[in-house]
Amino acid sequence: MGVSKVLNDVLTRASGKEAPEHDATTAARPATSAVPALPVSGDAVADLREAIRAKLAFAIGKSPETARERDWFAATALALRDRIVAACAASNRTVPNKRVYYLSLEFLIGRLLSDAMNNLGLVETTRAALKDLGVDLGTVEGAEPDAALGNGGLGRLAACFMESMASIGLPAYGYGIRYDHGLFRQSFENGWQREAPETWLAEGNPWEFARPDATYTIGFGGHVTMSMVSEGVIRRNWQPAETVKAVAHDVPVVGWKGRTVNTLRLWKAEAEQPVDLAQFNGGDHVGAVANRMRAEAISRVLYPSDSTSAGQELRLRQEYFFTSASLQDLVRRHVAERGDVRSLPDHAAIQLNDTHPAIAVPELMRILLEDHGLTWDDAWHVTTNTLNYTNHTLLPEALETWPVELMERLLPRHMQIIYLINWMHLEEQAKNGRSDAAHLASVSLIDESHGRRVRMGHLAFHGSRRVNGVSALHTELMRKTVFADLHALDPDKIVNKTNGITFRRWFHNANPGLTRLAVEAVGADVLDNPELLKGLDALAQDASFVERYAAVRRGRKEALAEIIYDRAGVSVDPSALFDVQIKRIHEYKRQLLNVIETVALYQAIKAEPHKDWTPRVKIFGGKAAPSYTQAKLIIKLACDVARAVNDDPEVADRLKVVFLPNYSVSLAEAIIPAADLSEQISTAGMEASGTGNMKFALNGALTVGTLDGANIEIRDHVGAENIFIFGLDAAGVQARAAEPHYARDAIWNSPRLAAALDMIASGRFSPEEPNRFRPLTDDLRHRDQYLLTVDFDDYWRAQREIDAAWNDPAAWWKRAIHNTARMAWFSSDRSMREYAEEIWRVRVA
Ligand code: 26V
Repeated sequence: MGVSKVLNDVLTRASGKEAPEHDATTAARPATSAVPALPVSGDAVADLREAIRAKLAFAIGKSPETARERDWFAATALALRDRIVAACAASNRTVPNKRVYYLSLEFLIGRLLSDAMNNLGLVETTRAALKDLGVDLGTVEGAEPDAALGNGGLGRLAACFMESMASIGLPAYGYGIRYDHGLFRQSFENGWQREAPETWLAEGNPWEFARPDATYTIGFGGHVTMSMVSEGVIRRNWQPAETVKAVAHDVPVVGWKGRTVNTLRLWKAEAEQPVDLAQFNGGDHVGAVANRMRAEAISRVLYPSDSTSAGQELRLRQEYFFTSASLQDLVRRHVAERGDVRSLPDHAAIQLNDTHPAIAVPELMRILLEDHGLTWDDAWHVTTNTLNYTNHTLLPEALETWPVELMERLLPRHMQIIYLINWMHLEEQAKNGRSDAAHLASVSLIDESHGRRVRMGHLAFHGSRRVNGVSALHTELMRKTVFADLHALDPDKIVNKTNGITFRRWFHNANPGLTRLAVEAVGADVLDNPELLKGLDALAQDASFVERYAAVRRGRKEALAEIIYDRAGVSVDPSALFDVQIKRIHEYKRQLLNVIETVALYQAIKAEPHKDWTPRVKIFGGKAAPSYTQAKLIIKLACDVARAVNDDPEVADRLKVVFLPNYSVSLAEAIIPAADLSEQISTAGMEASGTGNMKFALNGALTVGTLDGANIEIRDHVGAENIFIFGLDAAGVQARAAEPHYARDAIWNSPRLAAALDMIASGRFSPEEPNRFRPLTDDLRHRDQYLLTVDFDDYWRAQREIDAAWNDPAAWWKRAIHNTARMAWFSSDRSMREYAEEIWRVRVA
């Protein structure tokens, strides 16, 4: 791939004018104008045009006259896929010395077309080719369904990491599950969340290659046999009662400038026998496929919870299914290339994305012991020098544990191996004089405190060479809390790797207007090296630059205003302050704090309707886990408050509230560049990192946030004067939570908070059901686990400071530009280089 061609392409695209093009139902794509500043090669356009035409005819079976938008998308994707394959053939000519394997139950990749075009340098070529065919690129982009194979931060991080690994030239495979149905589609019925299945595969997936030749057998249940392999050497062998096939489906991941093409390998579950013919012939047509349904259920749907483990058997089956298939695949590749499985740690680094693949510890041991005949010590050496584990949460309800009884039934051999690992681990403690019961109970892989359960975090920790947290604060809390005793045994094991985001998606693609400004200001090298954004600092008070920066934002706010009108039926003024909180709905993320502040502001406006209030639009988006009652009630409250406020003529345009349905990656790409204010208000110590916070700051939104997760590092980079920090820090939270009656006292001391809570509790927003929100207000008055009442007054203060800041545009834009200029460190390229060097020990070119 010619370097200058890619650059040319990005420069050209970035030179386009923002146009508010949006398909009301599917698209959330910013379009750039079709006026290229730099010429596009006529031959390349003609070649691609003919390739798209041929795909439409011969692969889709449509003519240009009958083709729907979705058909054009498929034809375009297939034509580009051919070019990716060509780049892939070039990048895979030699066997790399070491590969990274990223095991994740979630990959929240969203749409792939703009990523592929951008990284191949083919955006303008594609636009021109489609234009020749009478088709608009923005429309085609809008026809691609989001691949929502993840819940939130953890899944999106995996997608950013995959893109960054390909972009920095790190040979890597991602391994996950090819869910038929990704995260559910959210709609609102009178403000109540409703879930519907999402059907991203309904019309196939043009990006993937099915690889029936890469199929593995996955066992479940059964028993363990013993045989004497030689005098005194006993081999155990697992005899599963049930087997399922894992069939690989590969999605190519093309890096920046087509440099490297990596593979995201997603496993689909299939039955060994598609139908029981005898049963079918006997007339039991449904029973004949029951086994198949049971097998295929494994890759049917993504679990929609990202916090509380429901502890269901199917979830454990998913975890083992994809972990086993991935390990079998990578061990087979290693042995084919290198001959000896003992050298695995030299040529493979495996990253476990949270504990979901933690069963890799006993599974790799089992493969090495049973299939390759290694001794226990050799197998343990290989395992603990190949595996690494990333922790993404310390919330107790999200830490996975599985009942021993379930593990024994589903994975009897693994349970034996876990017992043996644990026995040796605890023996080691005794040898070191640490046999006191409290210590042993704390470091044991088995929790015996409420039934016997396997602690997957402890298992992953003990079986890994390195364990990392995802922000400085979170890593520190790992050392001090959940993993304190394990940490003391091996103080070098825990390292920090602060999260990052891929700038290709979240800056270049999502915000071409701002990217163009940056390129013009500091040069095109900024596309390769985001550190050059620093050069924008000097322009923060340059009137003409500020004007253009503000104009880009204005364009995106106008486009978002249209989306808001289309999807929520609310008309908003693009010159108001756009205040955005988009993320999964969870009590610790405190959307409720934001809603209560909204109610308090509403009361304040009502009390002084003639005061000069700063016009604000509060924008919410996010899904609640279907079984998370409290989170769903928070959505309902936000919707009910929105209705009351938006309908109140006295408030007029000074306050609007919108809850956008069906938040997704592509919606985020439309919202983030349009945000003025980014809400990152979790209870300090509870948000491991956050990554949305980084996307907003990079795009120039100012943050209102607590000293939590990566917010702290963002403050350190952008400067304390360019971020609005409020509330207790993690130590303060810990101290206050230990005080009795902290919520009652906080409410007593804050008339404003008390009045807002009273209004909600009185049924003012739910006259048809006055007690509707009592579960929320009662909880705050009596428990308030997330210290919302305690932080309320300082949050209010920060918001009023923000009102004032908004009224000084020059100062506001200066701060915004400093944010964009100073966020380079949060590139996931930086995260991946750190992992490569300190965890994976693999050289990056
Ligand atoms: C946990 C569980 C528990 C069992 C049921 C299904 C399920 C699914 C996902 C999870 C993991 C939740 C952890 C998580 O998503 N953490 C987020 O990770 C982001 C990336 O590191 C980070 O930015 C967020 O702060 C953190 O909440």
